[in-house]
Amino acid sequence: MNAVIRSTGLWTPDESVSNDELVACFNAYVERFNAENADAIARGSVEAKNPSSSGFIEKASGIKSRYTIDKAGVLDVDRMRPRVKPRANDELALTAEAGVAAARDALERAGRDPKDVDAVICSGTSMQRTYPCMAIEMQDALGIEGFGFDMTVACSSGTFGVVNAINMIDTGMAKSVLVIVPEITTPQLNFRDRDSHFIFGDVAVAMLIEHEDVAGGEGWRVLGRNMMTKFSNNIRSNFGFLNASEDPEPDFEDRYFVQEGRKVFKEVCPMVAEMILNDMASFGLKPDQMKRLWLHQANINMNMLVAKKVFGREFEPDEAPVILDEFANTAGAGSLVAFHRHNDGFEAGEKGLICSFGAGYSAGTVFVEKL
Ligand code: CO8
Repeated sequence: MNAVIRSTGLWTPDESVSNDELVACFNAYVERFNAENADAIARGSVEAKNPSSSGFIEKASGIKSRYTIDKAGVLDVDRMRPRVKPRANDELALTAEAGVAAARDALERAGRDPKDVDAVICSGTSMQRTYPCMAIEMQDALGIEGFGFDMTVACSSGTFGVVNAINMIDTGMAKSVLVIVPEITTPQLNFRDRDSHFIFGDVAVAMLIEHEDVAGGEGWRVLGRNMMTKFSNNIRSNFGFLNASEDPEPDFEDRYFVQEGRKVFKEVCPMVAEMILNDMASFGLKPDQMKRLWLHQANINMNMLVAKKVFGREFEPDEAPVILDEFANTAGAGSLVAFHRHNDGFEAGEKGLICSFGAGYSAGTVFVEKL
């Protein structure tokens, strides 16, 4: 293949929330709910709510903290959701602003000018505006010519965006494509739901994919890529433009992120391990050639299981790096953020795999070799 991952860039909000801070707010909410509903709870007509715990969160998920666009709103027990200031028509959307910052970082690291880029793919799950198009907003803000488009495949948004960029380069349609994944996930999270209040964080990541002819021998050659999907609504959000006309108007609870976490865990891990091993075989690669796996970042125990199945042995932490402690789950951005943070120490010719998995279900693989 002739596509090269030339550089990556990252944006994070200034503020982060620790498990202890999040749990203190959640438990204050629970205490108040139980006190306000004491009679109904005693009668059995309302179920008492249970407290959350930092210990559970870290053990079950690997998450210690998460970035958020508005810590005060998340930790205000009367609100428990970040404040998002509406943007005027002539202002950049928040998601575009975050994506542009990550894109500028990627361009700067590669020493590239926006004029060098032919196309922008914006791929993610949390666009502030659905149209005209987040990618075109960012293309305009960055001063890139060519074209842009948005796409989403939930957890696999990042890798599917990268695969589309690789394909555009492989077919000669473009020489340089910027994939931008702005994931402002905390406004979609139900901070009053004990099962999921700790899961997500906000971030934006960008990846510059170039044709080898313009990459100047720098970066990571793409050795092979694949995408797979299999329908499941075990992870879903029923939010959408038709909601406003539905009768009765749906409860907002239904529009937040919802999952059957246990089922997801059980169904996705074997599916993705099998896909990785099959893909490796079809690209003529072997597990012992993989120096590092940059896996989707939803849950540390999922990553341990998938990596162990792929390597076929116990492995060192730097062979499958985890960023959940700092970032939590960042939806479609996770595996690209893991790659951005942990791609050091590679000699030319050493190989690795970027792999997303989750909602859809979906999984995407991108095998790379250091130039
Ligand atoms: N505090 C304390 N205890 C708790 C809490 C809590 N917060 N929550 C649950 N418990 C208790 C339960 O009550 C249960 O107690 P008991 O055994 O007495 O019944 C016990 O802990 C175990 O509960 P679970 O079985 O639910 O816990 P698990 O060990 O299975 O862990 C996880 C829960 C962490 C959710 C785990 O199942 C998991 O990670 N599953 C996979 C999740 C996953 O991969 N999801 C994909 C996410 S989707 C995505 O990446 C992108 C989506 C699209 C973007 C959306 C943007 C917002």
